[in-house]
Amino acid sequence: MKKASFVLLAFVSFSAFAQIKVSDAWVRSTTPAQGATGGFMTIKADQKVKVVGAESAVAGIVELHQMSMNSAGVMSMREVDALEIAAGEALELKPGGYHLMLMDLKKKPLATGDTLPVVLKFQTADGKLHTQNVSMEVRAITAPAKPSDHHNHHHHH
Ligand SMILES: [Cu+2]
Repeated sequence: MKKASFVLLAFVSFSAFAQIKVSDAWVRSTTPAQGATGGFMTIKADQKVKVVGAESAVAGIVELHQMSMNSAGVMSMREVDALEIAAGEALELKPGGYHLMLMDLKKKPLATGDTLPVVLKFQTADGKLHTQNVSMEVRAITAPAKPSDHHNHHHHH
């Protein structure tokens, strides 16, 4: 009966809270003068959930944004209230699409290789709120064509 009781236990935990898996979480590196940056990640959930917000110790404001092309062919972004994730589906936050907008940055600059703590807030179908801590890696969006003279320890991947 060992197997049966294990299955029952797994079922209980499945119904009690969502299993949310965040992978490839990163933010774009910034210059010292820059006060905001974008955050990206892939979020997978085993049941229907909504991302309803996020916060970070290193940013005064974190918003959920959607970037899209308007009818005039211009890229623009707007705040969205929530991002819905269907059961078993992965939602990709990526440049040019959905992203976290981290504003009022407390740490400047955000250098490549740094990690930022972000707390994601989720709501499950039962209306309950859940939080998940995510460690986001700072990455440069474009690698310099030649090594920078000013960054002695710049690391190329
Ligand atoms: Cu944005």
